[in-house]
Amino acid sequence: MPIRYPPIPSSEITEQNLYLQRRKFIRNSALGISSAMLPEIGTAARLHAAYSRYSTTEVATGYKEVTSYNNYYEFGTDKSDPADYAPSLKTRPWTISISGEVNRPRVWDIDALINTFPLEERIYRMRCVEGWSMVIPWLGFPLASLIHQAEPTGKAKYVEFTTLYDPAQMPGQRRAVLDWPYVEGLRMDEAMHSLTLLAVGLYGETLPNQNGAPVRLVVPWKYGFKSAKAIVRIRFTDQQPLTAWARSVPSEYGFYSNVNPAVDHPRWSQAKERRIGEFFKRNTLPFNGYAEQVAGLYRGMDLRKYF
Ligand SMILES: Nc1nc2c(c(=O)[nH]1)N[C@H]1C(S)=C(S)[C@@H](COP(=O)(O)O)O[C@H]1N2
Ligand SMILES: [Mo]
Repeated sequence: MPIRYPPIPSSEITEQNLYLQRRKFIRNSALGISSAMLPEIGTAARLHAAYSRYSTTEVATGYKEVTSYNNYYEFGTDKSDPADYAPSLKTRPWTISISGEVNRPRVWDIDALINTFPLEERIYRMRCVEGWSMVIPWLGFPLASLIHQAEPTGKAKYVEFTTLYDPAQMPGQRRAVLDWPYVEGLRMDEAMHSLTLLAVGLYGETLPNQNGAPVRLVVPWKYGFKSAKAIVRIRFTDQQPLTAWARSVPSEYGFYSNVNPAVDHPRWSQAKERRIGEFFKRNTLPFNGYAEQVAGLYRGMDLRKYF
């Protein structure tokens, strides 16, 4: 089944969507392939209401930039390293274990996962803690769907996400840049929020390895490092997970890491950002522009203390 792009009703075709559509068409014809030949996500029929109310109408960052300017320390610390070295990562077979405080622990095969939960397109703003941002058309499903399926127990207060640990395939893991594997975490209500996605694609296609294939987290109101790539384990706990970044530099990377222009990183301001592809900086918005949807999760919390 070919992937239609953009998979939207014609009534919603805007200039931006036409731009995306044209771009996809051009790229595929340049490569001499049809989308029917693209691997793995043969599930376009299940694409639901794309350009949903969750999507930003801002212009998406170009496919080239989205897939060649990446942070993925398992493959090196240069922005170009993931595009250079991640493509050889073996993403099949791949399993994701669901464990901890759930009534239905299980091991999901990645393709079973992709075929079970309807995929949606969501165009999200993404803000890296380093001060750059992108707009990315993700393809994924709400993490909440998977959580419901797992039936968390009353003790489940947090969710921990672990990236593959395989130094043979991930050269960056042979260096002590972080205490591997990469671990991230969310509070249960953050994990259940309708904006929180498990992404398996972008720009209507299978997720490129450098962007976290076969499955990665996407939490658009938090700094990018919360959105762990190449996930192999999702564990429900009653304790706040010790994340890889908080473990290595606790003074700089808190558990919450909500995008907040009013709280500087200890070594730089977070007030502005450079949208990749643009020249002038933009003001960074509280919760990366998603305050209306998520500020309520943190009502009454001191966001300087819980950074
Ligand atoms: N496993 C893993 N996940 C990761 C990272 C990483 O180094 N390893 N980098 C994070 C950071 S800092 C950012 S900004 C985003 C970048 O995602 P992108 O390359 O798809 O834009 O991935 C996040 N997820
Ligand atoms: Mo980042």
